[in-house]
Amino acid sequence: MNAKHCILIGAPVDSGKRRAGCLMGPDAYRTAGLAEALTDLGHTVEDLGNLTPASHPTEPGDSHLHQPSKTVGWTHRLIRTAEETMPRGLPIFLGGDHALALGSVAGVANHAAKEERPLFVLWLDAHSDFHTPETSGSGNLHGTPLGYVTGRGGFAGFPVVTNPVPQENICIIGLRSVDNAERDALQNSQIRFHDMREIDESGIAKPLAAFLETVAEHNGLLHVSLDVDFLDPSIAPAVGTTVPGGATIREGHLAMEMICDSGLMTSLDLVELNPFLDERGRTAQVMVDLAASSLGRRVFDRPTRSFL
Ligand code: EXY
Ligand code: MN
Ligand code: MN
Ligand code: MN
Repeated sequence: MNAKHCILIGAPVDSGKRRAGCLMGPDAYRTAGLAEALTDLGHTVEDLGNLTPASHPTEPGDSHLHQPSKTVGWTHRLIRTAEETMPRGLPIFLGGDHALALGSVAGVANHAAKEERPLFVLWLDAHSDFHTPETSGSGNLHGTPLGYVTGRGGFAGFPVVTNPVPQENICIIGLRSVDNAERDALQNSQIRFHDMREIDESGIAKPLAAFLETVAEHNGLLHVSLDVDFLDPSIAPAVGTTVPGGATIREGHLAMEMICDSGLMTSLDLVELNPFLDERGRTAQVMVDLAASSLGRRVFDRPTRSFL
């Protein structure tokens, strides 16, 4: 693939849920050799270090949400960082929990609007993360980024989403834990979603290829948001929200290799890694290997035609 300028952005967001530990994620990716892997593939790498949230009010005492003010601070910071980095490279947001995607995706969407190109989002996750603060039973904002970036509303105090991502530009793959309120909203939406039963029955390549074809047809930008819990916990145990029955290592690599072959990916989130729960760094290593696959690592080059 063409050499890219990869910009590593440490986003140690830990405010999106109650169990702590994702703040150690960025340094675990560094320790597992992300920069070296990308450099070996011929890319240039710039590491911005770890961000901090923008200043934000103290947490309200009466909210059912967990640390909403801190997540507001992160969202401001990450929108700005996405807008600043997109024009000069391929930002890789090193989480941090999935609440970071409120900012990464909203910021990337602002850049896409400036370029007058549509933004498409591929969400690889056991969960749909389509709650609003009102529908969230847990009050954990890492379950809300797709609700926020599609402009569902109810995000009082958060930056206004200037460029909501059209529902039809989103594809979720890997679902196996969806709350009732999310399921109803998803079923009434234009979002493409593929649960693990469908992947079991028909494979991951078919729906992914169809989505990538759509992105290419529209000359779109593609943001990929990879949640550790997309993978089966037997290969990726270091996540607070493990759900059995996830993607295998081969399904993960196939997806990332197809993304690479498409040449479409313009930004990437690596989220929900909790190194405190890891076993000798193996989950961090799997995530680094998957990121490397999305950016060109493979045994043999294959001629590319369509994406299948
Ligand atoms: N749907 C559940 C909730 O809203 O609490 C679980 C959300 C987990 C979100 C993880 C990161 O993907
Ligand atoms: Mn917390
Ligand atoms: Mn998620
Ligand atoms: Mn998840």
